Amino acid sequence: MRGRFITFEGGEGSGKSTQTAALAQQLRAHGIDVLLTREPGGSPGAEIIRHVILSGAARPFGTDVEAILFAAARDDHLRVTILPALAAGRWVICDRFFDSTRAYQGALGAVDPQLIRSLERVTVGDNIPDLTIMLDVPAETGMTRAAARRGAAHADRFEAEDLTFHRKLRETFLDIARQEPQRCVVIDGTQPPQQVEEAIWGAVRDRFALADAPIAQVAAS
Ligand code: T5A
Repeated sequence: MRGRFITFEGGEGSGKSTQTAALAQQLRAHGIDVLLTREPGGSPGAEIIRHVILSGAARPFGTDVEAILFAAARDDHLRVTILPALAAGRWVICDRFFDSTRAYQGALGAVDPQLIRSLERVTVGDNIPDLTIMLDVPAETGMTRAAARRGAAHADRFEAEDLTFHRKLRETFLDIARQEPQRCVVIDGTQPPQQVEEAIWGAVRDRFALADAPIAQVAAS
């Protein structure tokens, strides 16, 4: 049986890395074979493209070219990593996917929505996530967390954009969730990590009709 495909989306510092790892652990405790991956990246070819984009090296070519590069990375990631895992019955948790292109490249303003849709059709096709968790935090909160975690290191290509951009980004993610309620669940990411984890687990458990307790607890009861 094909595995399930779960994506996490949200602005900078919204807690995606923290929560994708927590959900993978929770699912494994339920006996589910999980592949945890991320975008841009997740396959050797896509990791090279990640470096080109996030270093800012592609910025001079414009936002259309950046959108095309994200799509090229996604195409490789899907074909090399995600689709084989799903076909083998594994569950795939992906930190960012096509909603990030819609939001970031769309929110940067210059990319024609038709180009974004065409890129999605060619790269993603029918491989739509079964569930998308949108981690929602105010832009200021996310930027403060991302800066604290980064320390003395330089902000990457998109972290370096201004607060107006990051506010617009948040609204775009929330708009996507409003337009696709059957796929997307918005989770308040401002709560303490443990509470966010519990809210996500509730959404995943309900969507896929999973037992509440991990296998070890069920076996012991
Ligand atoms: N991008 C990506 C596009 O423009 N288009 C695309 O199509 C795609 C796929 C990727 C960049 O590429 C852009 C978007 C991004 O700018 P990245 O380095 O992969 O960049 O990083 P991000 O995905 O942006 O993720 P971040 O690393 O910024 O943050 P996360 O993963 O959301 O957050 P996380 O878990 O690392 O947490 C950040 C800090 O906050 C703390 C953590 O301990 C950590 O220190 N934290 C909390 N603190 C308080 N309360 C909570 N609930 C907390 N949860 C986490």
